[in-house]
Amino acid sequence: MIRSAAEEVVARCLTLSRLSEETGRTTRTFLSPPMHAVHELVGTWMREARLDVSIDAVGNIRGTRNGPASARRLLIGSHLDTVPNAGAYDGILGVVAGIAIARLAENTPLTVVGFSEEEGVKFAVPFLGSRALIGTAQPLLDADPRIAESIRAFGLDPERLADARFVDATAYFEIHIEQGPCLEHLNIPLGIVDSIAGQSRLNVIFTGAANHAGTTPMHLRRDALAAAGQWIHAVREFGLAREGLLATVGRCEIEPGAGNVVPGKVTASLDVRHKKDSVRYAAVDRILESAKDIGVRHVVTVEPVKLLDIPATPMDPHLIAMLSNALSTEGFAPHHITSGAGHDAMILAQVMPASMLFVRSPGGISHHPDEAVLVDDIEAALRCGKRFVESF
Ligand code: HGY
Ligand code: MN
Ligand code: MN
Repeated sequence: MIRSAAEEVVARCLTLSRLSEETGRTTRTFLSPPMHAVHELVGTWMREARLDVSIDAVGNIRGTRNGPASARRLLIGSHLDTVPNAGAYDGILGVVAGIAIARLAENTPLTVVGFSEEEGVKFAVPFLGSRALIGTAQPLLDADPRIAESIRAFGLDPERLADARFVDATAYFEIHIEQGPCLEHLNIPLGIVDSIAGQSRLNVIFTGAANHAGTTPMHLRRDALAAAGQWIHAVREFGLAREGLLATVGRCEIEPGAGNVVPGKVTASLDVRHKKDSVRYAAVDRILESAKDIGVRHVVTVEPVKLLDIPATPMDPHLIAMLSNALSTEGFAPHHITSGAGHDAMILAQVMPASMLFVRSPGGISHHPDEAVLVDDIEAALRCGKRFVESF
């Protein structure tokens, strides 16, 4: 039964991966049109698992099985949005596997949630779905009216945001692909997350002066892209030189963006991660100092804009022990692993004990169409997840 459930989980993830806002590749950003079809399918699967389905004001879809009022309620979930040109499993696996576990643990009171926005692709605001669930999303909508517009365009009501708050679960559990090479390197299918690295996300704006590419002498230019390019190289060198630090410039907007115009303005993203917050903060300061120094040399001003600062988040020790017990009982090594990727569990951990179970990523690849899972590993995750859920 669990084997066929595992095969069905993989097939369902692949089905959802075809619901995309782009032809020929998987891209599903916050409340984009294909999320309607995702809600349809996930809602059907939730009802098959005898869960009552609802969709909240930011498009999180929830399947709830009520139990005796006194019952301890578990929240199982992950996210349904994706990065551009994504794989089929980042986030989606945790929702689909959660529904499968709800079917397997058929008498356990629980709620399965599919968050509508974790990646932060559309508005550079990650974790919007889970922040709505814990009741901290309103400032995000106040700061950027486009979010409420997207909610209305999808057919939902941002005025109902407060109703999305749901904190009376006793614990949160998220199954997620590792998105890295560690479990594969150790040749084990599962890992118990002990903590999630903190992350800083910023925009760094380089402002020089646009001018004619054919008439502006090289030594008189204030070339924003030349400055940004030098800084981007420095960011990589900085990260390479520090153990455990991950520093990435993933997006670069160039204005005016014509080949025959000296670039006047560049907005570059900066993503810095480390499992120790003090190291991460010091690294961000140094990286921004280097941007300013490089700016002086190019007569370009540099303005950092903070988008996200989320602290390193330990998972709940009691839940880690329960998960370790479930894996050992099912015959799997209860290997502990730190997550470099951010997850909704970081948000839920602010209001309830949180736990994560990682599944091996063949090839260690993610945020890429080659993202994969092994059915055997999904079967292992369902076995251990069922045992963990029923131990509540
Ligand atoms: O970027 C991350 O850490 C995750 O994939 N949202
Ligand atoms: Mn992701
Ligand atoms: Mn994810």
